[in-house]
Amino acid sequence: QGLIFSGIQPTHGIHLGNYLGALRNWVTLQESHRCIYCIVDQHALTTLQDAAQMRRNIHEVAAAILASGVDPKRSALFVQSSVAAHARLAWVLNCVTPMGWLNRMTQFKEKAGKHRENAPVGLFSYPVLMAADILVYRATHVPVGEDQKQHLELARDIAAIFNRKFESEFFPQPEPLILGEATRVMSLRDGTKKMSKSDTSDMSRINLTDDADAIAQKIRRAKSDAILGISFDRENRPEASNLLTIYAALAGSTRAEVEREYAEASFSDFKGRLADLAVEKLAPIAGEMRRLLADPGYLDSILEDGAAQARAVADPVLAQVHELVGFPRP
Ligand code: AQP
Repeated sequence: QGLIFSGIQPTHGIHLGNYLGALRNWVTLQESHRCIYCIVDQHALTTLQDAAQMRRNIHEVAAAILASGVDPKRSALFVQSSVAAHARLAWVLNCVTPMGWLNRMTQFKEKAGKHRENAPVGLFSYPVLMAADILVYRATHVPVGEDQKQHLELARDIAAIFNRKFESEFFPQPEPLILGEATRVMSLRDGTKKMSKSDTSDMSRINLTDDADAIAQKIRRAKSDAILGISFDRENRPEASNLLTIYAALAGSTRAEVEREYAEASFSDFKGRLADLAVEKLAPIAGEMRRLLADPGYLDSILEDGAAQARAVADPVLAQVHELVGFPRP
């Protein structure tokens, strides 16, 4: 039946893209699978180096995950740095991964920018730690948005090279699960750019903490085009396509159904309906997040309990890796 692993960074401003591309699928998958969900603070440290902000973000992301419907009684939810096996396995994997593989990662190129010499080593080796996150549970399936597909392919290659070098079939090949209609939610200001936490414009994204007024305002002001009727055409109508996709994902319907319904609608009518739908679906999450954030002790207890469950799976796997490479058992 397999084991699901997925992670999310505690970088500020968890948004609709994270919700539709990841969190919502996390909730569905716990119905059918054993799931391990991780707040990856060690990844976030590659770009966020402010202790107070990191602590706040960990709570915010934990609250968002729980408010979205992840049930800590069914799924383990914890913080990456609390389970040492991730970093310990990452070192072993760093030693078998060729640099050339990492040189091809487009996210590093985007995030490092022009001054690559100044980028932290951790940003470069980020995909190796991500492979360790998955493989330390010998996870078989990894729900992600489309932007993480390349990293997941690398994790498969790393599993294979480890198995080859140490003559084992130890690690399974993790499969990406790219689910739902909205696998790549785009910016509300530019339909060709991914909705992202690091976009400087707050109007480009719907944050899960936004209240009803903010959600409605951002949708009403979202970029649109002058063509009558709403249709899906990523090339020529990126903004219409994005809003249509968001609508379908939130309504639990397909793009084709939404296209049929709004084939003759004006943008302003469509945006009004989308705003109502988004408020109906998202405002309760913001409300529940506020309630959870008022009780940080409760959040910490969930995360500690999740870490204990995660260690119980990861530590024996790390012990076997130590055995395979010739280290003393941890
Ligand atoms: N726009 C998106 N559409 C669909 N899925 C998305 N994800 C992120 N953005 C979108 C998915 O959310 C999960 C958690 O991702 P992460 O914590 O690694 O965040 P990220 O990809 O770093 O998010 P951002 O907003 O893109 O951050 P920055 O701006 O720092 O790069 C993953 O499953 C991801 O696919």
